[in-house]
Amino acid sequence: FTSSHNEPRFFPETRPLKSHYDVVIIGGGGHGMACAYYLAKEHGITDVAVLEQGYIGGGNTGRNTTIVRSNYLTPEGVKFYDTSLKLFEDLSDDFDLNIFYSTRGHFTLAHTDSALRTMRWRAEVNKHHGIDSEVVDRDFIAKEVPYMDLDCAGHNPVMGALYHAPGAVARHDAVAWGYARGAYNRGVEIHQKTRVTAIRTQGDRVTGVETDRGFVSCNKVVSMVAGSTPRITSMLGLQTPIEIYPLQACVSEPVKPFMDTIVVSGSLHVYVSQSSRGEMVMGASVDPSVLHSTRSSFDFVEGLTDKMIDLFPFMSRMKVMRQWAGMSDITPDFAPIMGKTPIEGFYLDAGWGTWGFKATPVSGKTMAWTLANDRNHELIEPFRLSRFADFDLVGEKGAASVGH
Ligand code: PYC
Repeated sequence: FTSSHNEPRFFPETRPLKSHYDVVIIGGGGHGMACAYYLAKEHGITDVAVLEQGYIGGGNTGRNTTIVRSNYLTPEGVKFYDTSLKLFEDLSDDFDLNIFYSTRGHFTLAHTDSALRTMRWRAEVNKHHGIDSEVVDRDFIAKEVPYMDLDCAGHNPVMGALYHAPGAVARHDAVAWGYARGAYNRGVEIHQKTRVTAIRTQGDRVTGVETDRGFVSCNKVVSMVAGSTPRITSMLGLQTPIEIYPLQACVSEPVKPFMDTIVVSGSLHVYVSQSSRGEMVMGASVDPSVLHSTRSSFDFVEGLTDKMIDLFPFMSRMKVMRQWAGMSDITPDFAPIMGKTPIEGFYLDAGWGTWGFKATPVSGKTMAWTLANDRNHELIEPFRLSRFADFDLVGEKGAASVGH
């Protein structure tokens, strides 16, 4: 395959859909592509079609603020995200493609006694599981982030922070493309602009999917679609407690590199890092009401920049260049829903809320294992759908970067 300039194409033209695949993956974002990659690479399962209604990485993969960290609150979350972070560190070599993985150090600022208490709690859980995470004081923060106003313009002075040295950022598109190319080169088919319209079952077993390009039969279907999860699960009458809230973000015009850390304030509901292109990548908490939409608003930029300028007064002279939104699929305990479902052959990877990007490698790896072995991988067993009926929740809200 060559482009009009006679260079090899990254991805080939779309082929016709086959009538049958062993596995159909719904969703061509980072998670779907990672699952396809590990199915092929680690389990030799290559009769796989990834069906994507838009384009590769065009959903939440291309809309997040690219933060990678493992400083979670629950032991289950810490183990899971630490595995992900370690996989991220090797991805550029694995793909032979630069994902611009950049370890920055991650500060979660505490502006109140109660926030500081949660930071201590997280630091202790983290350390217990071997994660580099500690509570630091104002002097430490002032040395590492000298351009930040720790007094916050007198509104909410910073008292301390949770500091997580391995916290990183990465080029999100490259993660999806790297997984997609690796999967494609091993025989996986990727079908963009292919929308799943129904899922067929016989008894309580999946038999295939209807698409806007025709019917495809298959043995296994996995849904990895983030904000479109309720649309897919409703095709099977499967109930989950997921609700969809928009999460907005924006970038400034590019400026020379000055910020080599990631700064988050859960109390002010803001987070910021500088991308390898020089833009300040910024976001806030989710929108206040349930909405299945990726529209972005002036209210969001106004609220965000108001807080941001308290922390970084010089930013008042910077221009916002682009803004957008993704759709976050949020669960009551802020942990994902992963693994087998009551429908044989149907698997779910959902409920990523505001932290799906950092889970991309570990989700792909553990979901591929789960599909290959038809039982939940041990790292995802705590995230099974039945935990809501069993009252066995994994309360991860305290590890959210921003309030919800
Ligand atoms: O969980 O690190 C995070 C995050 C950053 C932005 C939204 N969520």
